[in-house]
Amino acid sequence: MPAIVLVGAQWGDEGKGKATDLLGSRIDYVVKFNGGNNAGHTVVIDGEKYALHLLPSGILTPGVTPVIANGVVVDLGVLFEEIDALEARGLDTSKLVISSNAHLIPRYNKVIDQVSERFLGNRKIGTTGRGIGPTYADKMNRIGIRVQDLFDESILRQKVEAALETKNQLLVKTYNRRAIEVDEVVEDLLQYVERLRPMVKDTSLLLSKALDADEVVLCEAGQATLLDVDHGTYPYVTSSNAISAGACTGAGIPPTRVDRVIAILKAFTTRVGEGPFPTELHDEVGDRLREIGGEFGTTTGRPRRIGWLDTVIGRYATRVNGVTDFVVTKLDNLDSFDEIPVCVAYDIDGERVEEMPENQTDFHHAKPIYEMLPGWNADITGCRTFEDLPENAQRYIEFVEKQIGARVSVIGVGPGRDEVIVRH
Ligand code: 2SA
Ligand code: GDP
Ligand code: MG
Repeated sequence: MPAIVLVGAQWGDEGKGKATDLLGSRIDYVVKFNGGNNAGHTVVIDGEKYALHLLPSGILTPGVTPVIANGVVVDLGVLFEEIDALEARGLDTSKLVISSNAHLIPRYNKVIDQVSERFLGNRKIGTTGRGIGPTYADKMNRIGIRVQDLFDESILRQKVEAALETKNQLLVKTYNRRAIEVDEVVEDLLQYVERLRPMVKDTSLLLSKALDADEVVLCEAGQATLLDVDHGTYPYVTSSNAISAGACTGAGIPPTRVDRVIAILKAFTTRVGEGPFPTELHDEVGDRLREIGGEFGTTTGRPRRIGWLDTVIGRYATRVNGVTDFVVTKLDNLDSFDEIPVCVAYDIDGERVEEMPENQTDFHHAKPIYEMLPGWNADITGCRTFEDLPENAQRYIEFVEKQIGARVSVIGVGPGRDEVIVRH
């Protein structure tokens, strides 16, 4: 069986968690391949709300094997906190598998993430402060600590010592903080080793065998296309590859085995953290949409920045991810608007531009060119087929499909598991 990759089309929080949960009954493995506990998925099942940060959303579906693959950065404290919280609510987490090549987030990287943001002042990125960026930097710099290092204390100690040579320079000389001792880091990491041991596997091999055995593997991206370190709005991005290709390096699945790429597109746009956002609303309409949508960070509680749907971004997501089909979420949040602006192109210094600009300055200058679509002024949460939707809501979806150049196969009309329209 081929693998499916699920990505966010915008700046995150499109409802990837719910989409994964929806596909759950037909899936054998749900794989998280990038990011760490900077992610935040909210899934509502039978009126119960589950907020996940590090664990893949597949953990909520009985029968699914959740996998934390090599491309993820793992905060062990958060991992066991989330496992314990789910177990306390009666969920079985015993199938969770973790790659021995995944990198760990040592406590010093959380400190460095938070302090460096403070040092950047108004040039800050607006990170989640979870140590994600510094941990990926260590990985590339070859001073990272991996899951497998935990199982040999002398190797762990050597690696921590080597990392601290660099880290302590930064902490003491640049940030005026105290130096961190090798012992405290080693002790901190080792407290979880026995609980972790049975979960650790070669996840690339595991997934390859699963695919050979015709099982269905769903790779779920954290963050989203425009937060991708290569293809997003750099430097206002996260530090991993959040586009579909990230599943190949982040989970060890070759591109030839991926056959479907599903992108999740929210019916409007949100962003957390700093960086350009052409359709951003700074008025009471934006505040109203934030309230209707409950747009506050799952991880940090930060109010999300809000704007109208931007189909230049949607088109770009189709292209860089190779999207086969879209899930449009939160269409119901637009129920009460008389008119709905949709951005179809940008005005950049007097020129009409229809493709995502490659140059950062151009994107900063981009002003949205809107087409106004009529609203539907009706509650659509009860709709279960495309034909149930008011005509203007159907037109909205068809307009979006035309602009982004891909089919919308699922439409979200409410947060609940069953509040969806699946088109055949
Ligand atoms: P980081 O911490 O290094 O990954 O931050 C870098 C940028 O990536 C953005 N980012 C996110 N954007 C939206 N949602 C995210 N997850 C949480 C959620 C966010 C929250 O799902 O609600 O709770 O605040 C997420 N994670 C990272 C971040 O805002 C920076 O712009
Ligand atoms: P993720 O990071 O992409 O998984 O998204 P988040 O969980 O951070 O944010 C999406 C929010 O939208 C969650 O609170 C979901 O319960 C909610 N949600 C998802 N789909 C829909 C939908 O179709 N309608 C409504 N009203 N809410 C939805
Ligand atoms: Mg989220």
